Amino acid sequence: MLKLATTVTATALSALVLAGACGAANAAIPVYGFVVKNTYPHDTGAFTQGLFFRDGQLYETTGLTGRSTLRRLDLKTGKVLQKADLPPNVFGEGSTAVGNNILGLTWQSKTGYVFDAKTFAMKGSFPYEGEGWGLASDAKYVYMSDGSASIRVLDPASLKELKRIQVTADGKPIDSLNELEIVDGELYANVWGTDVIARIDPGSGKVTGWIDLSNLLPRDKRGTSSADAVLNGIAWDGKRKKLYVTGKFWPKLFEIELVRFEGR
Ligand SMILES: [Ca+2]
Repeated sequence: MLKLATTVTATALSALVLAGACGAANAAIPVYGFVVKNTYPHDTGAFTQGLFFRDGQLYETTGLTGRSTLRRLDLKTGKVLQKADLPPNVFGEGSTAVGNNILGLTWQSKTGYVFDAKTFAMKGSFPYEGEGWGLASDAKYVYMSDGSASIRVLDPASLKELKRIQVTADGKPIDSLNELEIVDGELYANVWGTDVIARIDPGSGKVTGWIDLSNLLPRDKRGTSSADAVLNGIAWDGKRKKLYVTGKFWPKLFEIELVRFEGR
């Protein structure tokens, strides 16, 4: 079933405006709606924190202390094919694949973990200051969000911080950047607590587009009254050029295509 979001509802983007993030000049930044290409089941017990593809396989990390996991999923059924538990005292966050490894962050434990991508064996850890939120990677760098408007750029071998990207829209910082994904050279970041994904030029940090997903799975269809059940999870299957999104505790995972919203 195709669902075309023909109107950009005020809710999600206005949340950013109300937060003082965008302002009236936001009209200059293109807004994208979406077409749903496919809908798949998603584990409603998964507090989704990271979502990514590696070699055509879908992986997810989940949060909550004592319930945090790394998973490999069957896309079509949502079934968990492989799973590793994070240490019981940490709150899992974002994740990405680098070479033969999978990296996973923790929220406030100042520790990231390195897993073997095939066996899920924990091979090591790496330290960082502050909070860990989202992760993504390309051939050159690992990108890490920490809940602020800064994206840390890490060396993929040493996992040391090289620099920070300040993310702005019309010159104003965009706070609460969370789950990340590199999509054809662009950095996508969903803005925590909203149904909005920012498209970011990783060179300049400038927001080049807003993706409004507020009609994708309205709150009353998320199957839970939890305020935590927010959009979180962006995965790009680079081989098949397909984009997937989901959220914390969401019963569904969507393949979407972006549609430029005319008139903005
Ligand atoms: Ca991702």
